[in-house]
Amino acid sequence: MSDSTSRCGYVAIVGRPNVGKSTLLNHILGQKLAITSRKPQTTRHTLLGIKTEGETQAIYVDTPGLHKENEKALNRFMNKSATQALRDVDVVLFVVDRTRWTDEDQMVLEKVRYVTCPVLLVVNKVDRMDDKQELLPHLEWLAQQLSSAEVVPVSALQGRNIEELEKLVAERLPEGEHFYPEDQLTDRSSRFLAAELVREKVMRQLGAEIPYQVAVEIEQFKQEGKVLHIHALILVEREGQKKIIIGDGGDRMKKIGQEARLDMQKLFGSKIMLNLWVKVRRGWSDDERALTSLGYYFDK
Ligand SMILES: Nc1nc2c(ncn2[C@@H]2O[C@H](COP(=O)(O)OP(=O)(O)OP(=O)(O)O)[C@@H](O)[C@H]2O)c(=O)[nH]1
Ligand SMILES: [Mg+2]
Repeated sequence: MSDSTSRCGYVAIVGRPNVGKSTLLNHILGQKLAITSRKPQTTRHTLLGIKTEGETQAIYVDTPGLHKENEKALNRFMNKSATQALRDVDVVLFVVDRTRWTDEDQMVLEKVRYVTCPVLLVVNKVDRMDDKQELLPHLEWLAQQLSSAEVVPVSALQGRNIEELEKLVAERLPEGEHFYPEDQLTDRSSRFLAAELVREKVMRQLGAEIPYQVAVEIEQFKQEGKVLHIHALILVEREGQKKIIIGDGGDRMKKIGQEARLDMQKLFGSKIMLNLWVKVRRGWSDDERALTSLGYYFDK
């Protein structure tokens, strides 16, 4: 915004899994902060991405995709974190995938209907619309579902209409002092971001089920001279999964390590020595105590 009024506020990014919430956050920030993958339920923790431009500070809250399977403690944790993020924010971005509307979108809609702050309904992935004719009637239908919301078609991947979206956000932020220093990008520690990057590579490298039973713990994070030494433990639930992650002759582990290291180098601006191990910790994803020790804190 061109006015000289200081503005600051929280902007929750919510939606079902895989609609492109984290991709959107990364595009807005102009750098990769949140992990993304083709698989649903990639994001497990809320993450702040802070964008300060002149007098405007928008504090985006990326959230886990709201989903229906609720049977494990990890799933309950994810849904709870996403729902809580809707409280006490100043703007909500409700992200959907083109004209696809599922029961989970409906579930998000029911939650978003109750918020009192402005909502922008972000229709993502419009670059992949096969039939562009379908879009307009769908946008109209969406507008009817949430009459108070403005509907904004975008492509988070190609950056289409994102500046427009940011303008709409800025106009809706309350006046006030900035909460964070101008150069702060997130509330999360470098250790956390490092663990997430390793998990992203596991999500991307592996087939259907295993990624959901993987957690990453950073055991060492130490700067020595110009080199950042990071030791990460990849936790799985079963012995067989350990073998799959390691791969033939350690091939897959090597790839995971190489890719994670490159991303870490970019993010931390330092040379990285990355060591990875895989360990079996049975049942961690359905055990609240194990989850807490892995940084999945259940707020009361
Ligand atoms: N074609 C296209 N693909 C996109 C776009 N935005 C995101 N994607 C892809 O959609 C997939 C999911 O993106 P994410 O950003 O991880 O989705 P998410 O909503 O954060 O998913 P969860 O964290 O699981 O809730 C990835 O493969 C992205 O590359 C887009 O605008 N166009
Ligand atoms: Mg995500």
